[in-house]
Amino acid sequence: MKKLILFVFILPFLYSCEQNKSQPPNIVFIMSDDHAFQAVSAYGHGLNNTPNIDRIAQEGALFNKGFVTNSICAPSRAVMLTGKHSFINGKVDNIQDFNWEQPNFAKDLQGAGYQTAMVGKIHLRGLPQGFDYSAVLPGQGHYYNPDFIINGVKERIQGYVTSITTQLSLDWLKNKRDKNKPFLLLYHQKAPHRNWQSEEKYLTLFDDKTFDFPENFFDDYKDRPAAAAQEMLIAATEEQIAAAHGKGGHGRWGHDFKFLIDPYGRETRFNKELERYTPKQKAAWLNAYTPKNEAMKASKLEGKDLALWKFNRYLKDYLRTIQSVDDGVGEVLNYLDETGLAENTIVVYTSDQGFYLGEHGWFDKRFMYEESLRTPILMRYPKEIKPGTQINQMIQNLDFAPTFLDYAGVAIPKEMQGESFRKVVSKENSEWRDAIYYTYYEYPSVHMVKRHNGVRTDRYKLIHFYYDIDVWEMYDLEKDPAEMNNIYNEPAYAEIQEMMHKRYDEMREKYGDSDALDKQFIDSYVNR
Ligand code: SGN
Ligand code: CA
Repeated sequence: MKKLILFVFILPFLYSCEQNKSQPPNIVFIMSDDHAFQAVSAYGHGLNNTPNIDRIAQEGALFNKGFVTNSICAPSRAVMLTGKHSFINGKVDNIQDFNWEQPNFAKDLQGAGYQTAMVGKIHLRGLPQGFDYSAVLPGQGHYYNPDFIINGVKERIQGYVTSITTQLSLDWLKNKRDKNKPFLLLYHQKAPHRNWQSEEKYLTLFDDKTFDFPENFFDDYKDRPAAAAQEMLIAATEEQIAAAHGKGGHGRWGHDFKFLIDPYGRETRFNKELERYTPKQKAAWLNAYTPKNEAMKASKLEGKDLALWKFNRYLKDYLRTIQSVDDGVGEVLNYLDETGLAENTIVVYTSDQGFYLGEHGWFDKRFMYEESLRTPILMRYPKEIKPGTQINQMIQNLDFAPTFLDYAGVAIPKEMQGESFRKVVSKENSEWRDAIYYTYYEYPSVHMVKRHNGVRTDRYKLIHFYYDIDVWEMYDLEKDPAEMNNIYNEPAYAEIQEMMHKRYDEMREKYGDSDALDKQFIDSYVNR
């Protein structure tokens, strides 16, 4: 009898304890699209409240110097998956195809026995490889009643995209995965991407508030010709809007500011966008926006007042969409708590890049200036990360793939260019890189941000704009965090400039970038 008890009850119990101890961690990798760190309340900018996202850092770590390698959507995702710079993984801009055949960390984890899923926005054409389950938006996806491609089959789902992405993720966690295996979930939101259509319950959030301009909203772009040439102004004049290349550039009355008939009496294309809404969704939208839009027209604003109105319309819509993202994070964290999975699950919140919330007068991203180079990173893993940890080392999205493999106990392929930051975040070791490298290629294109690359150290940044321009910029981030004063060629900085050029050359060499590659990507883009 004693033997029977040992075999039937005690041994399996001991075995399952052992299993739990050595079970590799689960990974929930949350990414939103265009979420500026300024709009995560944990970073202390006071614009909005994101209590659920903040919770990840309260119970884990907040990264104060999280950066991307190429501040645009699809390339950023390709870097995140492969752990390689754009010029190595081949996905340098939103336009070229991504080669799914190449290795990625989800494939590595799948090979090591993980259950893997990808839900939401990936923005890379073709069936995602490395995932047992995928439910992705085609391209940019729609805010209302979006299509999803579920394991390769397209289906329209009624509702709001952010909640649907959360529900599909929870459904996979609860009902679809093999619960005997560790899991990797990529839970990737479309919001807060342009054109910032909010969920019904948030259509009037912030209506009672007026946000002030950031200090450098009315930037004159002195000594910064590439910054002057962009087309991503929130408050462009009618002449600037009309002169923009293509129609996607500066903020527009219909698409961005959501007028059905603009203040000059012109019907906009936003009417067409509303056709996707159900009658109930449309009624809620009309109910919320008609009075605001009529009041704005009646006030006949001009100059600075008009700019302030546009800035507020933009920022409020943008922040409204984030509220739904934050709700979803709360639901997923609750699920992990309720099921007891929280302890052995790594949760990361990040964005595919940063975003301008009026700094330099802009929305969008692309530039190597701080607001778009930086991205929020918050991470929780109770087993190794102490609550309230602050990370000040320069981490890049390049590092996610090797870091996850490190935690999972899977060998990091030597071709990966990122580094595992596991020991940095557990404070076991503070040794880390002292410079990061950046590249941007998509030009000429919407928003007209010129091709550039550069290097950033803790204090300085050197940028080279090329192709139809040959301009260097340098910034002293300690003295000039808003990057308004280009100090390139200032005699007082001669030595630092030389040192930064050296770092720049070293970075290009280290990662395998070159003038020949720059030229190759110009040729494949211009002659595509
Ligand atoms: C769309 C947007 C742009 C945005 C790009 C890239 N215009 O073209 O404002 O910069 O996507 O964004 S919109 O008319 O579609 O709103 S990315 O995040 O996918 O790289
Ligand atoms: Ca993006």
